[in-house]
Amino acid sequence: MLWKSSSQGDVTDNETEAATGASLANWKDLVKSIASFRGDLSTLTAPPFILAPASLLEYCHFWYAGYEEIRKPALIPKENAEERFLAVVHVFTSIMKQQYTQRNVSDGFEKKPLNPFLGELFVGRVEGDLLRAEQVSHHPPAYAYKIVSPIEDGPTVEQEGHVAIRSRFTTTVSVEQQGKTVYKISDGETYTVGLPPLHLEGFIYAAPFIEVDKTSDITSSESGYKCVFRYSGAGWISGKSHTLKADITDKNGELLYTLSGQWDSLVNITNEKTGETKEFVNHPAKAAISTPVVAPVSEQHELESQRAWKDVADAIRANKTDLIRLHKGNIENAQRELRKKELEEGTEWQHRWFLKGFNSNAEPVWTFSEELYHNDKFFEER
Ligand code: HC3
Repeated sequence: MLWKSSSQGDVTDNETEAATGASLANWKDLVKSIASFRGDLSTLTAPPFILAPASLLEYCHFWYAGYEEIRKPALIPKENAEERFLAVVHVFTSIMKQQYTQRNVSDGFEKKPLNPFLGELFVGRVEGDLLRAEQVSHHPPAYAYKIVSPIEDGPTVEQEGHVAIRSRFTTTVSVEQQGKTVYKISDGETYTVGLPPLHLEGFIYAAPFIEVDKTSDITSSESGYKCVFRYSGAGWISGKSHTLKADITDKNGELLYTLSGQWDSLVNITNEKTGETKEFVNHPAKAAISTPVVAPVSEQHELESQRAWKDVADAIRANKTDLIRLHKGNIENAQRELRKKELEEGTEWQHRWFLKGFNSNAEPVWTFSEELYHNDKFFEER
């Protein structure tokens, strides 16, 4: 049987099996069970062929823009607020490709990462920069992270954020992202970066990939520069996947620059005063991103992602359904017991490094505490 995919041409049974490890019949069963499922998809038990052998907490490293890129805004003198702002917009336009497409480069389609448990930790170094993350909520799944990038004889860049996701089935898998990232240069401003909603395109054709929807923005704390991104995909205005348009305005709302292109390949910038257009971001087709260096699993804390999920991840790689169920079940049961105990004792899980607060919309926000981290003896050497 042949299924027609909107972006990737005809999909045959053999191709589906090669790409996903599942037959079309398996895939159709999956689509059927998801379509009839009401509620957050993170609570759904997914079949092995759609599971990624990694916890979603590990995906926090997709926020790392690269050693030079993350530092570029801070190397521009702080007096040049406009140029700094453009460099910050560049950082976050550049990382969209890795945030939303990088995982399907090798096996061709987006898989469901493991749902991190409350209190799960991730510590790694990417190109020497320290990345620390913690799962701060289980329902809805939410993680918080911080990346520190020092510059010798210069300011330090700190990038800190949290992401809560709610996924449900509408006409496909739809994901709301709540949270923000704050990019801070120690000698100057902070920049707040919002998160767009997204959906899985090609899901019913056994070839799911992420398409970003609606809008998101970047605002500067003092100079008043703002960038509003508008996203669309194939079949909408542009007819092309991963389309991005953006307006960059100053504190008076005057339009200074516009961006347009595809966020996974080429984005151009136009100076609205001079009319000059040039390349802003141009991703090579197979851009490699740095993966974090973590402690050997045997030396990791029992709450660290790779240690905690090792047996499950090994079973997914080996495609051993029974073992996946067994090991995943062990983790989930232990978590259930913990929650039950907390309820009986009237206690709550204490976050390890992040302090919980609320924003003006009464939504939870998490702030990293360097003090808590530095007093955490287990992680002293990291
Ligand atoms: C779409 C996604 C959930 C959201 C994941 C996000 C966007 C979360 C924030 C991270 O910073 C980046 C990121 C990467 C991967 C995204 C996931 C990939 C697949 C998953 C779907 C909800 C999976 C649905 C599978 C199903 C239908 C079996 O439950």
